[in-house]
Amino acid sequence: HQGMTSFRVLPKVELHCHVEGTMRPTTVVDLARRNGIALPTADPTELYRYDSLDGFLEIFWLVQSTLGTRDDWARLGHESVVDAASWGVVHRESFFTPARHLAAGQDLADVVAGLDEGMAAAEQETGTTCFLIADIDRAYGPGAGLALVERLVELRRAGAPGTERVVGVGMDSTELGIDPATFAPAYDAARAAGLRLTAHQGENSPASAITTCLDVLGVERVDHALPVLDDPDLTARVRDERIGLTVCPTSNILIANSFPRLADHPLPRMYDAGLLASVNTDDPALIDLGLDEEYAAVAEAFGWDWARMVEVALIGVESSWLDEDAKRVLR
Ligand code: ES4
Ligand code: ZN
Repeated sequence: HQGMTSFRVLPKVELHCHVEGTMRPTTVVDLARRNGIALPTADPTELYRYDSLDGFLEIFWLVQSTLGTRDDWARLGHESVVDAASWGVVHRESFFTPARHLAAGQDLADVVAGLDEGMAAAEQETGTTCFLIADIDRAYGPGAGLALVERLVELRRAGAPGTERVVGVGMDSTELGIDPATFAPAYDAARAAGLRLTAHQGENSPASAITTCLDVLGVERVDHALPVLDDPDLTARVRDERIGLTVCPTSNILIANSFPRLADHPLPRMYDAGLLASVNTDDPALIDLGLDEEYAAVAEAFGWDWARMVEVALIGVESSWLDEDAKRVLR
């Protein structure tokens, strides 16, 4: 039976992971104390409890609010890559979502330089590499999204520390009642600057919103994309254009409550349709699950053997934003 198989030694790429969602509960407690942020409990093991997407997002925002200084971001960056390496992640493309920090007066330059410093040290220690994706929080609106991209582009032009690690732009948070097309100015600015493009869509919105992300935003990947199979034309297009879908099976059960059990997840049907769906954790600390355990859960739920999970891992490599030489090493 595959349930007990450990996937630690299988080299894995993770394309859908929020750096704030990797924060160790002990680190949240420590940073909250240093920065004077009140927590609902001082017991680290009690911290990550939620029973809906809204309840989850409240905790996610609380975790974000503990990040007050450049050194805090550096510590998070370092610990996130060290932990990923311990789960057999050899390369990760990690979102960071600075909207509430920028609104509170932090400088994007400090966020990026801090994350880069911690990640660079962890890369040296572990050999695991990490890219950053600057993530637009939809809840702050299209204007804030464009401002984030413009500031990022300005910092890159100036050669500010760490900006070369930021390879792309994404968008997350609430989907309901928000037309992704309204974020086109931010995506146009990112594309013009040579940044790669992805967007969370279809965590809890219909297939038509995914089509809008392809048509209007020009994304190369879609994060979640759960209802993609509802639309045969969209399915064919995602297959033919080799759009990477970054799927987070356990997150969809625990955070969005989209399915009662992993066995009900559409991942096997995505593969049957020939889609490039990778397996990812979304928020490993918040769901208390490393990517090795996510692979084990998927293998168990669908009865997939080691060879099949190697194919899953290779889909992650193919839909990553590594260059051809780096991909060849991982194939
Ligand atoms: C997230 Cl919108 C959303 N859903 C699930 N996990 C997340 N982590 C950060 N944003
Ligand atoms: Zn996500």
